[in-house]
Amino acid sequence: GIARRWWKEAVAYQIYPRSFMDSDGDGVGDLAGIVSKLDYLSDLGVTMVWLSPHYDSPNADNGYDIRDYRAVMSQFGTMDDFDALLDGLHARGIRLIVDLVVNHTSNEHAWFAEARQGKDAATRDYYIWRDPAPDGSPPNNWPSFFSGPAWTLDEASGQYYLHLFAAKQPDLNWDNPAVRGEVWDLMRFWLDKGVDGFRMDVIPFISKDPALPDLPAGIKPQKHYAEGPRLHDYLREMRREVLSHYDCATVGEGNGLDQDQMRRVVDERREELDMIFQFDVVEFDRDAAGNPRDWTLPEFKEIFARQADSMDAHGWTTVYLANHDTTRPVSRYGDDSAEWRVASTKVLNALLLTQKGTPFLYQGDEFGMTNFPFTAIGQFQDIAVRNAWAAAQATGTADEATFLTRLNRTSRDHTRTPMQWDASAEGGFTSGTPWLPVNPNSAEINATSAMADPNGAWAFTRALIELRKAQELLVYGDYRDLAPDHPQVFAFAREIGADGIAVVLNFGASPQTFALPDRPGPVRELLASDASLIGSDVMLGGWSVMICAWGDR
Ligand code: ISL
Repeated sequence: GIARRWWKEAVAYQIYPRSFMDSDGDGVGDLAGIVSKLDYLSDLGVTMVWLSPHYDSPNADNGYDIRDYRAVMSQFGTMDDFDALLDGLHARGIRLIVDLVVNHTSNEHAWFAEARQGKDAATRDYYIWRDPAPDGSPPNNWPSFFSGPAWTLDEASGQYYLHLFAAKQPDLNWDNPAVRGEVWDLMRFWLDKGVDGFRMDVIPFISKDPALPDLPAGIKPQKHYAEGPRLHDYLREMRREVLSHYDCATVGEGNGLDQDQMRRVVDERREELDMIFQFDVVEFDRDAAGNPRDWTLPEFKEIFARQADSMDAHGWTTVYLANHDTTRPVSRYGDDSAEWRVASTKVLNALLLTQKGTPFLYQGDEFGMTNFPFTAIGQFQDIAVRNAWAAAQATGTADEATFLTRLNRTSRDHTRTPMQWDASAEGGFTSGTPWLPVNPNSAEINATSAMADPNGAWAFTRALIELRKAQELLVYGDYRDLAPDHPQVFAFAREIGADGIAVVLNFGASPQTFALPDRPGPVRELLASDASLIGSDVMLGGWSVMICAWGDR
């Protein structure tokens, strides 16, 4: 059987601190703002929070470029605020995992400032330096995820340094044991404070093939960078040196890993990581160039079946529909029209909270926040967009209308706009000017009005969370797709022996009838929205949910 663990039973909620709640009117969310919303989280019922980076940073990539791993970003507050947040969460029975961004640092980190002093600098080998190619160009053809080459020339020494992301995010050299020792130390610093684990940013990229071989044509860069030769050694060393000494949970970003590679990372017998964020769900609806493409429900179902299948008796994973790098689920997989927004939010949250794997809900998705209607390139803050736009302009291929159309369906800024708390100015997020505009629909779509509706998405999401915590079948039950080919109904069972729960979701506006496959005995309703049970027939309204059970559990 599957070993019981608190992190398998957790319901996680991701907070992007910059956009959650601003307590001091500077337009940027902060830790005191989160503290003021702890009762909100506790009401919702989540049991774990993943906090995106809260560390000192010049914010080239909103904190994913860390200048000091042991300090709190001044815009977010102080270490006292962090301690208050941690205590407040723990007092409510909510665990806290923090972001670990150690593939790269900020170029303003003291290690890099020192490394730049010259080839003999004490921390020179903390980073990855190479001489230029004979013609002066970069050492290889690797592209950065944020446009341009993954190499920047350091004029003073005449060498290039590697950065898979922005030039302000130089990659650490994990082959240097001193670097690993530094990382183990900073992890212990936060674990000793009492945090309950880490979400690990682009962890599959930490080990580079020392030959730094060129990216072959037709291969996605993330595939080429992932699972370098010593990845598993380093993760095992991390477990041995640090993680095994604490009761903590780890979740690695799985970017670039295929199913087999992911299994290796989370197979508990290998003693590496506990969970992983698989990327299929946020990649399957994009074409090779990253543009949105049409997709079918059976393709979507296949992803969840595969994810569930990746969890044999020795491995675990996560389920998510959004994070701070994606668009809004209701605008992407649901229907964000006035007619169906609430109903399709319920369907998506029912999917998320009844799947196999630890669910991660992203802030605002509990009541169905939507994509932002961007009308100009200047509205985007994301470095990925700004760099891509600058690169397009430099090569004369910039076409604002085409860019906008694509970004309105793909930009990472859709989930980064401020939380919509109430109908007041700026959605109640700040008394000042928000760092990124609040969605113009905030007077209508906000937490306060959602919570006031007993039939709304917020109350339904809370009921789903309660159900997940009450039903061990929803955590540990086997997963079986009941109708993999159905074009509009997503129906699956979670089973242990003769006991089971069926989840039947209508992913469309037209009503449906779905016959549950034969069950041993009567079926009883657990939770539903606009759906009813007649014997073992499920009558489904548009975008509706039926969760029902059989057996003794
Ligand atoms: O969002 C993406 C493309 O625009 C992804 O490729 C993303 O860059 C990738 O998943 C890595 O994401 C993580 O590391 C980045 C940071 O910008 C993201 O916010 C973070 O989640 C660099 O630290």
